[in-house]
Amino acid sequence: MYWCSRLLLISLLTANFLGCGKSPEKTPERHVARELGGKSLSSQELFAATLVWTETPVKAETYVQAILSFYGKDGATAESISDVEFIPTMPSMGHGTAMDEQVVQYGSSGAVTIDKVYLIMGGSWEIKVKATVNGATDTVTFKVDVQ
Ligand SMILES: [Cu+2]
Repeated sequence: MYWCSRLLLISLLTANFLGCGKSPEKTPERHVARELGGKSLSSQELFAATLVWTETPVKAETYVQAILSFYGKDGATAESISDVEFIPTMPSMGHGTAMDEQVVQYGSSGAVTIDKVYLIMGGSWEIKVKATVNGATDTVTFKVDVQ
């Protein structure tokens, strides 16, 4: 808890300091994934994916589970998926979270379950998912508001 509070304090101080004399934050829009029939396209548009949280709202400081479904760039269910990395980041504060307890389970029909996702605080998060789908490696980004 000490580390967590300290991180928050440092982040707040930094944000205030950097905020001096600058216009309000500009969020780079390139992080927002284009869609393909309700699925988010990866950054180089090599594959698409969806992310469903098993329980909503998504809560901080507790284990949560996410289910990813992968599709080829044609929108068909992915035939092969490997090397999935599930990387939560908090862009507004410049930090991530501990990922060492995450369990990645490869299922059937293009589904991959990520167990024991632990988000250290509430607020706006971006989840960067790196994966190799049908032989193509790329990253797709999702947004989630955590309570
Ligand atoms: Cu934060």
